[in-house]
Amino acid sequence: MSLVIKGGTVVTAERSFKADVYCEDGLIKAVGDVSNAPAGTEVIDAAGQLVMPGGIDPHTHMELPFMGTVASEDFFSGTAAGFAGGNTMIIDFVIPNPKQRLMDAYRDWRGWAEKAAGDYSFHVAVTWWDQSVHDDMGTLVREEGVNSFKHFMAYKNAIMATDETMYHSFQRARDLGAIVTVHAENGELVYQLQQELLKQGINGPEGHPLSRPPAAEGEAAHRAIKFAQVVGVPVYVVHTSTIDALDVIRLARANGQRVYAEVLAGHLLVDDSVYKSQDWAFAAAHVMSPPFRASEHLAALWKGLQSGILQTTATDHCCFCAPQKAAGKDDFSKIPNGTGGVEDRMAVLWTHGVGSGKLTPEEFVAVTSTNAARIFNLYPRKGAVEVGADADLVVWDPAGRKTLSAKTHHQKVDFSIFEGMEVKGIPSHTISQGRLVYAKGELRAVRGTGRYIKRPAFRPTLAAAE
Ligand code: URQ
Ligand code: ZN
Ligand code: ZN
Repeated sequence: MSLVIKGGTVVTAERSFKADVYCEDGLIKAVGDVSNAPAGTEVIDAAGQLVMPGGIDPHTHMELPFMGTVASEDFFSGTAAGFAGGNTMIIDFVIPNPKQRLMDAYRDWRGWAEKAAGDYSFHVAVTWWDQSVHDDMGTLVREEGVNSFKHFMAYKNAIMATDETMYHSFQRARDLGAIVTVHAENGELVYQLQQELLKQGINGPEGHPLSRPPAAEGEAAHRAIKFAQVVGVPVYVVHTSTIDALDVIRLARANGQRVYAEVLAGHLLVDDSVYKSQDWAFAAAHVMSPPFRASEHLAALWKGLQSGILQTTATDHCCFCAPQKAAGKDDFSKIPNGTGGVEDRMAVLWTHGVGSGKLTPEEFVAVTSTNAARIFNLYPRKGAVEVGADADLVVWDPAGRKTLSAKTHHQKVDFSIFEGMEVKGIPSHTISQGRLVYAKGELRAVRGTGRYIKRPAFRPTLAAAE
């Protein structure tokens, strides 16, 4: 299967340049001189368009069992929807129940993900600790190509990692040459605030942000960064949503600590006014954690992205339809947490990032693909437009327009946090493994063609003595 993308401008995280691209056998074979492409090669006319690395969304939860239900988007529909938005790879999460062997949970998720249309990898959450967790972390790094371990500092009485667990896990990750990632909210503070609000009779979605103040994120981000500093392990803060967290991340990075941070497209564009809606379902549909924030945080997050405090963008694509959200009809703490966006992220960021002058096209590529590839050790196999890289590409039409809506999106969820948003800059073609999987509105995703992508460990800082 060979493909030539002709007449476009290649945009990488470093530079933009006119060049044709030739793909064969799932790889990029030539950038520039494509004369080696065999006769009969399919040609995509990219005149006036940009050719970029396919998006990498480093934070999704397809078909996640959570809060008594299962996320509505599965690995096939979710990776396919990603193709329609120019996204060609996801990094999802294996989340063991407390006391569940990490390897058992990992096998569950590997089974669910076999239906994926696009490539995928997994962060593995450490939700508890004993010798078996220590051992399974070693197996996951050495045999399964996992190099990142997640710690939920929120969700008390569910998947929350205690400080003790975090300490042991951070040490183990360090010794294995892995990176640790955190959901930084103080779960105890959130839990106590939830109980107080419910006691006061505040049980609607408006209670959700009240129970998760910016300070709860700032404290946890600080604690995780300090643990990582003491242990000596790189740390990645997922879905950074507040000035409070930005401040501690900025300071740690300025002190030379290896701290990385992510921001969600939703947290850059949607503010906390959504929770004030009189429409219960509308407000509940926006219940995710951390919650959408007051506008001053949104402005700070954009500055964090522009200044390099934040390196990656993601979606935390974790979908629940209205009947599922209704589980929290009388108690906001029971509304399944999560929103979607894997199909919208790149168009939203192009329109409001590049379109507003906040980001250059090269910076757009960095924050939607290349930086995640580098941080999670996928580069240059992923996140690059160069010979030998996987042929995961998006042909981007900077003049293309559309209105985002749950009525037209491919995501398996009945709501869009970007409903009605007009975007300028959309994918015209998406290529995955050298195959055209999306072309001018036509989705050609094939169930089960996605691959599990191993991510090698980094240089272990200490010989991992068994
Ligand atoms: O916390 C997460 O990242 C998962 C459980 C998705 N839900 C959410 O509200 N962010
Ligand atoms: Zn989270
Ligand atoms: Zn998440």
